[in-house]
Amino acid sequence: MRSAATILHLDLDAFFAAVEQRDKPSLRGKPVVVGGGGPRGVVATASYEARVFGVRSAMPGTEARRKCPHAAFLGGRFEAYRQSSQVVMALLAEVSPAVEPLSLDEAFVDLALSHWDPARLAHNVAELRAELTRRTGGLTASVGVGTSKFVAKVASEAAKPDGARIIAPGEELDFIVDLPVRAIPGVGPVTETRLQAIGMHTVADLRRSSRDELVRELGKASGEGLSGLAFARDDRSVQAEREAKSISTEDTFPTDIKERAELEVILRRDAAHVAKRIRATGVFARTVGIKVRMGDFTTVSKARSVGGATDREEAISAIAIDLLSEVDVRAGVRLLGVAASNFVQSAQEQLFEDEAPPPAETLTTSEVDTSGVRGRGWFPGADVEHPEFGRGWVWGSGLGRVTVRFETRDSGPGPVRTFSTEDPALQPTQELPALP
Ligand code: TTP
Ligand code: MG
Repeated sequence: MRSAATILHLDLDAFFAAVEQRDKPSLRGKPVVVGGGGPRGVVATASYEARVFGVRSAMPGTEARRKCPHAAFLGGRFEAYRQSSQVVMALLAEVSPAVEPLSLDEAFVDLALSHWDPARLAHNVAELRAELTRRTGGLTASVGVGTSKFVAKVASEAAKPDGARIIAPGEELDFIVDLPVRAIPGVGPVTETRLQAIGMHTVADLRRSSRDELVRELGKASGEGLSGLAFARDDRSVQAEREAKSISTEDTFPTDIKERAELEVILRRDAAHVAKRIRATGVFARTVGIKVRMGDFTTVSKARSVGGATDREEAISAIAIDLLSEVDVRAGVRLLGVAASNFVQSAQEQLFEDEAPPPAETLTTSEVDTSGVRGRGWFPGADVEHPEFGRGWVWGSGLGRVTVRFETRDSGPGPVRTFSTEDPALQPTQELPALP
């Protein structure tokens, strides 16, 4: 057990929705729901203004519309979320070399390795949150600090939204006593049901039971783990990510490409780019993959093991082109990318035939972006550009028309105009303005 509160947990508030409100001034202070478009889509997240009406993550979009019909329902803009996430993770890396990202909007930081003065912890946390808001152009984060990952995470949850909570050593037991068992790391729906069946609903209930009883009910590892966590005993360390998991490059095209030969030229160029970056990192990839997004936003990802390990452009492009041959491109490709992953430190491994992974094994995953897409580039929330009116976003579309609100992060609420979807002056755009 740590004797000092040195684990920090940070989680952005209503992340996707907050990015949308930042980039669309007319939606600030209003209910915003991201995701949940299409007949079977589910909500990715909702702004706190929409949560008041009961809208939650993972709720079917149809239910969210019933609960909050006046909310803005938007498709996701993942590049924008990734851009902000990178800014946040880079900021955390300035605090400590040990940062463990859990998702795009959440990370643990080991403060024992930071230059922060423990006597000024509250001040430093406040500074960190303010700096995050500055660098992201207006996002907010909640922060928890404690002697363990468990306590820090519960503390940031308790601080939400836009708050901070520091649990001093010795305060942990009181702080977690009323938590439902589900809030304990490792307790999923199955364990929760089992615990409830024996009358254990909160951390306090767990503390009253014996460790043997929990072991009998859940098995040795879970039972002992849980009995420790009930007393805030959690010595998990922050696992800093030291290496990239994959190196990739991808392009979105101004118009969909149907010619296979043209796509192959692009794959070769991408493979050269990826190979160069692999060599710069000094590793070798065992897996090569491609990502193909069609004009209707259907996305196919395919990956294959190299049958050894490589950093060579020819090997990567050969596999990428072969993988593309399995994809029907006649409907037109909107985005194409190449990725290398599964890195090892030496290419020698390919000498040991018996250790090589089975060759020519192809993994295919298909996903359909259901986030309210109604045709190329015109989903609600999508970025567009017009030579006369500037940048804006799709408010809605249908019957051959698209309605756009022209505003940006720095413009203040802007005017609305309607166009024909065939209007050549109106163009979807992927380019993101740099953050401040
Ligand atoms: P969360 O941190 O769980 O949620 P949040 O940031 O929207 O809201 P808060 O932290 O203030 O409670 O998830 C981060 C992002 O991940 C969220 O903005 C959208 C995405 N997400 C999904 O796409 N599907 C989901 O089921 C969940 C929970 C999140
Ligand atoms: Mg969050």
